[in-house]
Amino acid sequence: MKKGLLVHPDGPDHTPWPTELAARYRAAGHWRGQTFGSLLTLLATAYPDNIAVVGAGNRWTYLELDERAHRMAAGLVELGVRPGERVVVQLPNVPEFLSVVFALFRVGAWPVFALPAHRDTELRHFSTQSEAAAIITVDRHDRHDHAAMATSLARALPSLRHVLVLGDAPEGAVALHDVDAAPVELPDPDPEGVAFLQLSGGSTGLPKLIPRTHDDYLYSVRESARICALRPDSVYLAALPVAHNYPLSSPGVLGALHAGATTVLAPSPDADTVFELIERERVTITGVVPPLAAAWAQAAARTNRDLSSLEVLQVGGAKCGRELAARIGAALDVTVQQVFGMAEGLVNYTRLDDPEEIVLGSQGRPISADDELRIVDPTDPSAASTAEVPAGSVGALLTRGPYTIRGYYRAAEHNATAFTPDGFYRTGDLVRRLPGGHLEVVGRAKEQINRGGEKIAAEEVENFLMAHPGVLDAALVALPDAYLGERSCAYVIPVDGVETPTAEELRRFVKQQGVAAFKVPDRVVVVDRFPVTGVGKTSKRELRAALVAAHQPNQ
Ligand code: AMP
Ligand code: DBH
Repeated sequence: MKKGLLVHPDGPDHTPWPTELAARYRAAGHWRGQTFGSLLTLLATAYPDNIAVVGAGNRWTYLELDERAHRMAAGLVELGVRPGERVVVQLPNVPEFLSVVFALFRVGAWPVFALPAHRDTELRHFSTQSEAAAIITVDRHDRHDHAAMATSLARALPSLRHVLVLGDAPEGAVALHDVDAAPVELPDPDPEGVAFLQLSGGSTGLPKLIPRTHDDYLYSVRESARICALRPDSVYLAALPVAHNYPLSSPGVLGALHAGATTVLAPSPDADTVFELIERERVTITGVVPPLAAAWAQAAARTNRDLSSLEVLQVGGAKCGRELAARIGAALDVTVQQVFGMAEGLVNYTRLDDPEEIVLGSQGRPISADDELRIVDPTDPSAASTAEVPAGSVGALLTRGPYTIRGYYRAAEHNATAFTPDGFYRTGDLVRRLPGGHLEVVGRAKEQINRGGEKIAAEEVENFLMAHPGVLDAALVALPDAYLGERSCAYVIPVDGVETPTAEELRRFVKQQGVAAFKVPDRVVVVDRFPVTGVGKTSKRELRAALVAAHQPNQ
């Protein structure tokens, strides 16, 4: 069977880089032909007795992690999991997250990185879209029965052959600890092939799946570890959910592993939990989203924990303004690093030796000299335009490079607008380039609400609202918020002649559709019409303006 003929009707699984660019990335040493599985083998040889991961009452050395990943890979093969198959992974911050994903890397099966907050609707979407063969989850987490959610999904989706559960496995599931067999020799997957599917926060509808290759992702991880000065004696604390691209790779857990360092997995990001771990494990670096930075800055003022080991605090995922960046640096007596990244690829960091003005006033500069950035007129309707705005002006950011995807997984139609014809990813972010090449993020062109780093696709939530029989139309917009940066506000037009649903009822209705709690609108406002643009489209700009006006004092 010819490989090239197996294109899914929705589009290819992976859009490779053009031949000349791929050759350039190899020649530059960005792509080194290494896989994640073979990397772990090397690390276990180089740092056998270093502690790789601490969490959930365990401390595993590199050797132990390597052995567990080998045994689980053999167990997965015995179960019948095959190279190229997709496996949805929904695990909290526990060491097994690492043994599971490295086992899958070794098998050549592709993890699909769900977050613990995802519920039925999202899991069903990822499983269906990827035609997943298995789902690996935990019995319970945060008062939610993940095992029941996964087994009921598997009953509904014939492609889902296996449900593997960390902890108590219910009827219809296999205990993850039983996925264990004597290690077997497995062929190393293609380093330029897909390693896993990451999720986009989604700017239209449900999250898109992002195919990342071993070569491209390892490049970003290796460079991130270097930029963040990780050493074998560094201790990285993952406070955010590890499956997210930021704590996974910027430099995150994978960057820490790459450096032979230790990762500490925090079960929750609250200051009490995290400060205790920082003191106990002598944590040197961690990463947060802005609302968490604000909470930690406050808590630091009254803690009696010894936080003196902490050298670097990263802030990213959403815009961290100048005041917050200054406040958190002073409160924790650390070097602040701004991180502006995306699961699609491009990651920007302020460098650890950047002047204070840059650290406070920018969101960093790209990892690589081969990251190509174009800042273009955001109002230009010709999708093909990549003409730059004058230097220093605000424009929409387009990017391509050695670790930025050229297309989403099986999404040919969406790819046609999400990428320019010459392969630039339209980030949807509005930025300004500062003279030294650093970027200042000034807003967003895409329909996405950034709720303290948790991305909400407006269209997805609007569809949930419109499923209600009393709702004629819905528009979700961002409500500026001092704590989270943005909260969501749903404007709703009721159907004539039926009883108008209350705000509370609509919030409950969205929640009952089985979606992550952060997507439930923070506010619901019932109106009889939406403002419209010249061509009659709902004007979100005007809706936003109305919200802002309503929140001004004296109006
Ligand atoms: P995603 O594509 O879902 O991975 O989300 C990435 C998006 O998060 C970016 O395109 C930005 O909109 C936003 N983002 C991430 N980091 C920052 C940051 N430091 N400042 C402002 N926005 C950010
Ligand atoms: O928000 C993000 O997606 C993000 C933020 C910082 C990211 O993917 C990253 C760093 O790698």
